[in-house]
Amino acid sequence: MNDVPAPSKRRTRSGARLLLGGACALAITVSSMAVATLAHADLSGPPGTTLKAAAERSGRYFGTAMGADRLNDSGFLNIANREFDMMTAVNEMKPDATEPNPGQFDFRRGDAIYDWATQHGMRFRGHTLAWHAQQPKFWAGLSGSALRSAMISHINGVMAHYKGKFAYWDVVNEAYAENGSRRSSNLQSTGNDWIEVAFRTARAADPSVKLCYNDYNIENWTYGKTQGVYNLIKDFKARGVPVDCVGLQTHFTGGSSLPGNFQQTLSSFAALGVDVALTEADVTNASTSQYQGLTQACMNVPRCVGITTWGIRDSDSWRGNENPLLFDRNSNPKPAYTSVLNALNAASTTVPGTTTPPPTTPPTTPPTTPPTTPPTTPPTTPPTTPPTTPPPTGQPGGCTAAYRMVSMWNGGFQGELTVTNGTTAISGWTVQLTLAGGQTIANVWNGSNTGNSGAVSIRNAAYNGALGANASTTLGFLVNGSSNTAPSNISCTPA
Ligand code: 9MR
Repeated sequence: MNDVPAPSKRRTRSGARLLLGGACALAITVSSMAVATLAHADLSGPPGTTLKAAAERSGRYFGTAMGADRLNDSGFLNIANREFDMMTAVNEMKPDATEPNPGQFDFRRGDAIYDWATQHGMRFRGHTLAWHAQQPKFWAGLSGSALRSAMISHINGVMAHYKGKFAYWDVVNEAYAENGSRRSSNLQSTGNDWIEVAFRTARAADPSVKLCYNDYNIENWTYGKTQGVYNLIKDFKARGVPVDCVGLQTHFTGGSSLPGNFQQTLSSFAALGVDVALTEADVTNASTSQYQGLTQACMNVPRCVGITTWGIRDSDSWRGNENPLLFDRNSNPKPAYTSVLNALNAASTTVPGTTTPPPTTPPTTPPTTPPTTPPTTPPTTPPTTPPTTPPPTGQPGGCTAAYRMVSMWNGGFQGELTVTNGTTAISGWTVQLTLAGGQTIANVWNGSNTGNSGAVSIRNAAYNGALGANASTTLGFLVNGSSNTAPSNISCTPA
C-alpha cells in the first residue's frame, strides 16, 4: 500500500522554440530534444492575462500536474494549454510506474504526458526518483546494499531515458519526519547517506537537469521538519553534494494553512544557494487570501522560480472535497485564480539570469558585392615564398574549441566546450584535451569520449557533428578530481 502523506494527520500549527501565451519567452532548441524554454523577464511589459504569461513577466513559470487519464480530457487540456508552461506527471514517473520489474522500465505513460506537454510549449518537472511510497513491488523484498543498488539502478535507468529533457527532477521526495529527523523507511534503513548517494547518482546521470529535494509541511520556518530539511541542504551545500533546488509542496489542505513566515522560509532556503519552487500547491476551499499570500511570497524571493498547482480543476484534485484548486468543476476560473494572477503580475523581483535578452542569431554575412572596378594596378611582384604556416583556425577546414568551467564542488567540476567551425561546412569534429593528474571524466554529453584521464578526445554525437560555416555547438562533461587546473592542450579537428 502506498503511504500517502495523510492530510488529516498533518500539523496545523502553521497557522523551444515556441513562444506561447505572450510575455517574451525565449526558446532554445537543441536538436530534436525538447529542452527547457526559459521565460525572459520583463517587468515593464503589460500585465499577463494568463497564469503563465503573468509568471513569465518575472522570469518564472506557472505549472500544473496531470495524470495520463487527462490526455483524453479536452476540458483539462484546453486550460492546461492556455494557462500553464510547466508540467509534472502525477503518478506516471514514480518508481512503481517506471520500473515495474527489476531492470525492466516502462516509460509509455510518462512519455505520453511529456510529449503532450512539450508539444504545447511547456517545460517539465520530473517526479520522483526515490521515495518511501509508490515503490516497485520488488523493492519490498530488498534491503541493505541490494536495495541501495536497486535505487541507484533505478535513478540511472529513468534519468538516462529523460536525459537532457527536463528542467527539474524531484530526486528525493518526502524523506523527513515531522520532528525534523529522517523518516523511517526501507531506504533510510540502507544508511543515512542514501539521500546523498541519490543526488550524486542523479548528477552523473544527467548533469543538465536541476536536482531537487521535495517535501510537504516544510513551509513554516519554525517547524521541526522545515529545520530538518534546511539542515540537510545546508550540509549538502557545505560538502559539495549536488543539490540545486528545494520543492515545497505547499499543500495548504487537510488542516494546514499558509504560515505568516512562508516568505522567510523561501528566502532562507534560497540563501543557501538553491532555487525554491512551490511544487504541489492546493488550498482548502481555494482561499483567495492564502493563494494571494503564497504567490506573493514566491514573487518576493528572486530564487523562487515558479509555482505548480496539483491539478487544474477541483475535479482533478486528490482532495476534491476541499475544492482546493483555481478552476471549478465547470472549468471556470475561481476568485482565487484572479488573486493569483494579480499577485503574479505585481511581482517586483525577477529570477536571476532571466533578464538577459535572448541570444541573437549570429548575423549572416551579406554576400559581398564583387568590385565593379577592376584593380587598376596589377601586382607586379609575385610572392616569392609560398606560405609555410598552416591556415589559422577559422579558415576553411578548421575548427576551434573554447573551454569554460560551469560549476565546481569539492571533488569535481562541470566543464563546457564550445566547438566553433571555420568557413567550410564540416560533417564531424573531434576535440582533444589533456586533463590534469588525478582528474577523471565521469560523464560526457553532446559528445562521446575516448579515454577519461590524461589525453582525452571527444567526438561529436550523431546529431551535432554537421556544422555549417562559422556555426558552433557545445558539449559538456563532469570531472571527478580537483577543479584547480583547467584542461590544457585543447584543439579541434574536423572529421
Ligand atoms: O496525487 C497523487 C495521487 O493520485 C496518488 O494516489 C498519491 C499516492 O501516493 O500521490 C499523490 O501525489 C502525491 C505526490 O506524489 C507527493 N506529494 C503528495 C501528493 C498527494 O498525496
